This record gives sequence, structure tokens and C-alpha cells, in this order.
Amino acid sequence: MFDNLTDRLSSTLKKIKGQGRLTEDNIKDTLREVRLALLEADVALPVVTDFIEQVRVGALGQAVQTSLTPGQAMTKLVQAELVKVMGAANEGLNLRAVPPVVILLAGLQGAGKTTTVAKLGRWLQQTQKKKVGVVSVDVYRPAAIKQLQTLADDLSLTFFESDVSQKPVDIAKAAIDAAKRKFLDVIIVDTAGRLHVDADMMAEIKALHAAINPIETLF
Ligand SMILES: Nc1nc2c(ncn2[C@@H]2O[C@H](COP(=O)(O)OP(=O)(O)O)[C@@H](O)[C@H]2O)c(=O)[nH]1
Ligand SMILES: [Mg+2]
Repeated sequence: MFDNLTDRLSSTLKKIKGQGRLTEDNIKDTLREVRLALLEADVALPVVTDFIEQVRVGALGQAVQTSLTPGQAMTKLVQAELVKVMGAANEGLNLRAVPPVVILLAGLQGAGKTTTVAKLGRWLQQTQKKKVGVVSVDVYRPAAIKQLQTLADDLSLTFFESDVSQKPVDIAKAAIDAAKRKFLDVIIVDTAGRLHVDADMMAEIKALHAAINPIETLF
């Protein structure tokens, strides 16, 4: 996702390189392209609208330094705003809660959720010295549960069984209880991929989120 966004943004910003100065007009064109790039990268509309407005106000309100070309000035503004939106500090995961700390992975099909569960689990276990359990509530594809199990076995993460006849909320709650009994520090819940336009699946993740109250939800 970030690669696509990077490509789009660089070609957009290249277009105004070499132009004499920032005008209402070429800012408008550039902002339109940046807006499209962000929307194509699935950034939420309110975030995009706010982002564009911030950059626009910054561009119009600020005299371009003589050492910068208009393209560079615009790049700088977009970059500064991106840093602001993404979070200027590199924040760590919040693990200072009563264990087991619950982390929920949500997102699109094929986005890399299951792989991320495994990578995150490994990192927490090896680097952070946490006892980590993983569980899959993807009851739509038996292979998805098996995929997580294989990864968990390879990485020596505690794997909690689930099967497609169970409800996601029940699976997650049972796994959290089991993690408590095993004195695990963290439990990572892998979910089925979903689109925000799928109302049933969105209701499901909402219910799951409400039921297990994760300390972190990663998309
Ligand atoms: N190149 C690359 N491939 C990845 C990465 N993460 C996951 N994948 C691959 O993308 C595919 C989908 O990943 P998966 O974790 O199953 O996605 P999920 O459907 O969201 O659970 C798999 O073939 C993964 O091997 C990554 O960081 N880089
Ligand atoms: Mg998966």
C-alpha cells in the first residue's frame, strides 16, 4: 500500500517541479492529484479532506523560500502533513495492561493479516520476551486457521484451536480465557478479511471488538 502511495505521490509532485512559482491554480491541480492518490490508497475520506485542507492552507499562507523550487516547497508541505497524520513519534504497542493483552488484526482479504500475526508474535516473543498466544477467528476458510497453526508451530507460539462451526466471539473469548490460565502476556486474534461495504462482516468485527476489548486493533 505504501509503495503505491509513494509512486503516486512522487509522480504527482514531480509534475510541479520546474514550474516558476506556486499559484492557486497549480496548487489546486496538485492537491487534486494528491487527493486521488490518498483515496486510491484507501485512506478514509474525512482524513483525506482534512489532509488536503491542511496542505492547501500551508501552501497559500507560506512564502516559498528562495532556496526551494515550488515543487520542493510543495513536497515539503505534503511530507510534513503526512508525518503529522501518521504520528510524528514512532509509538510502540501499548502492552501495559492486565495480561493477557489482546491485539486484534483486522483488514482486507490478502492484506497480510495472518503473516503479520505471526511476525508480530515472533517479535513480541523473541525481542520483548513475552509469552504469546495466537488464535484465528476466520471461520470462513478452514485453510486460514491451518495457515496460522503452521506459522505458530514454526515459531513456537501458543496456538489456540478453533473450527469453522464456532462463532468468532466465542472462539476469541475461549482463547483469552485459556491464555489467562496459561499466564500468557499477549494474545493476538487473527480475523477473516473483509470489505467495509460488507455490512454483515463489519457487524461481526464490531461485535468481536466489543466482546474482547482489544488494547490494540491493527489494520
Ligand atoms: N511480499 C510480501 N508478501 C507478503 C507480506 N505479508 C504477507 N505476504 C503474502 O501475502 C499473501 C497474503 O498474506 P496473508 O497473511 O495470508 O494475508 P491475510 O489474508 O490478510 O491473512 C501471502 O501469500 C503472504 O505470503 C509481506 O510483507 N511482503
Ligand atoms: Mg488470513
